Amino acid sequence: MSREQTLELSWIIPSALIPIALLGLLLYAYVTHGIHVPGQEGMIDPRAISQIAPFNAPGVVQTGPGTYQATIVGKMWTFEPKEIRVKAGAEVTFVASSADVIHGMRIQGTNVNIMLLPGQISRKTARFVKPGEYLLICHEYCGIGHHLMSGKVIVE
Ligand SMILES: [Cu+2]
Repeated sequence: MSREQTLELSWIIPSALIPIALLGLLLYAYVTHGIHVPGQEGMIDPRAISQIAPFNAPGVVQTGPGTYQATIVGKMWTFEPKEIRVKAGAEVTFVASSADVIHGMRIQGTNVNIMLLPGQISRKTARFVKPGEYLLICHEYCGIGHHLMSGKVIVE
């Protein structure tokens, strides 16, 4: 084998192995962690969101000792509700969606950073240990009132 062929092979082999390795990682994530694209079970009709549970009653409900579910609807240009109140130490599962366009939801100081897509239910759980106010903002440009779209999580 000539020097040129060896050099060429040293580029061709990795460029074939990299996609195979990435596919392997995707399969690994699917099999061991159950990570996959959203399924039909997380879909709703965004035009009927105000009639579909739990979005027909946005707000916080206690689901167990120290656990809560916060249902949030993002719409131009507000969150419903704008204020969520929980006790310190609470584990809150946010169940959110959008009534119109694509919004984002980021809660300062937590790992909550999700997209609110019309027709899709997003879920994320966070624990609030320290009392205080946590700013909740839309992080996806959603129109002229985007900069006004905020809320807060109050931990008592
Ligand atoms: Cu926005």
